[in-house]
Amino acid sequence: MNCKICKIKGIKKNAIVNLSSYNLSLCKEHFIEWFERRIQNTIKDFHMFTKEDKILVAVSGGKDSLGLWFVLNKLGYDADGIHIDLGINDYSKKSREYVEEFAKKIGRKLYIVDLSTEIASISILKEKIPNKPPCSLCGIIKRYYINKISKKEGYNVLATGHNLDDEISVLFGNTLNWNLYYLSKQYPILKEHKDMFVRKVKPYCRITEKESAIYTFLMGIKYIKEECPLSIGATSLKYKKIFGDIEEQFPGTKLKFFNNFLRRLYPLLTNKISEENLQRCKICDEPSSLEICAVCNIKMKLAKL
Ligand code: Q46
Ligand code: ZN
Ligand code: ZN
Repeated sequence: MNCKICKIKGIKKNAIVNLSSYNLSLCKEHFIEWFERRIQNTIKDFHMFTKEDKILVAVSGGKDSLGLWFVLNKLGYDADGIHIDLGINDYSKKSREYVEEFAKKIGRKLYIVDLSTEIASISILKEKIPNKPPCSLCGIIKRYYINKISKKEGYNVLATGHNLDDEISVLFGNTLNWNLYYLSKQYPILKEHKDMFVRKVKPYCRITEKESAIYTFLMGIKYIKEECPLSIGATSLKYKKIFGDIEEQFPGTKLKFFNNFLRRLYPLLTNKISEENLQRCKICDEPSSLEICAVCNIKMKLAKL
């Protein structure tokens, strides 16, 4: 298989990747060029941010978030990082090490939130609050601290490394349940809300997991390869597998499913569901739909145990 772009230029060069959804085989140099252009176009198409914005990237230590942090800086954006140390045994220790090492390498500022000192590690929360799924607690807590630190440290944009496969599996789950509220929030950019929420963006939303892994590998970035141990058996992973099978038979389906949702269904949903109930938590002053926010509630529950 030869690189298609090289071929146009009259050069014969072996391709290192075949992007079946685009019917495109590319050599290393042209894959990197294609990938970075794709990210740049996504940022522009959705008006995510400009070079004047202060961006904070939520970095877990995995391929997507580290790759995203790298590429944003390479493209000239002003992007620092934030890492939440979840306190899930070795997995969290290793993840933190990868993130800290990477921050040093690219010379950007890194904020670390250690849950074991802020509230309690996810391992402890899993034991102490057994009636709530640990991933739901983890999601609530991560979102809370990332938004809080972004505002406190003067960032106006929060970027996450959610890729096309992540988006598709969530979209698929929300569609199966016809969960209009969640569907109405599933857009690559969520605008800032007063002084409560910073803008949230997903520049990798049109990049597959495979494309992201290749780019991170080619850039020589070291990342944690293990999945979070608590993700085993997660529905989202099963949906990813189903979509992987569909994609293999019908290349391009993932992208079509996502793009058509954005084009055809999403416009019908926006503005229908507003943030009417939003208020400030009486304890911590962070945004909440109830008098006391979910994180303060968890803290209160722990104090009673
Ligand atoms: S939610 Fe659940 Fe993830 Fe938190 S506990 Fe691990 S799998 S890290 S995105
Ligand atoms: Zn080429
Ligand atoms: Zn609170």
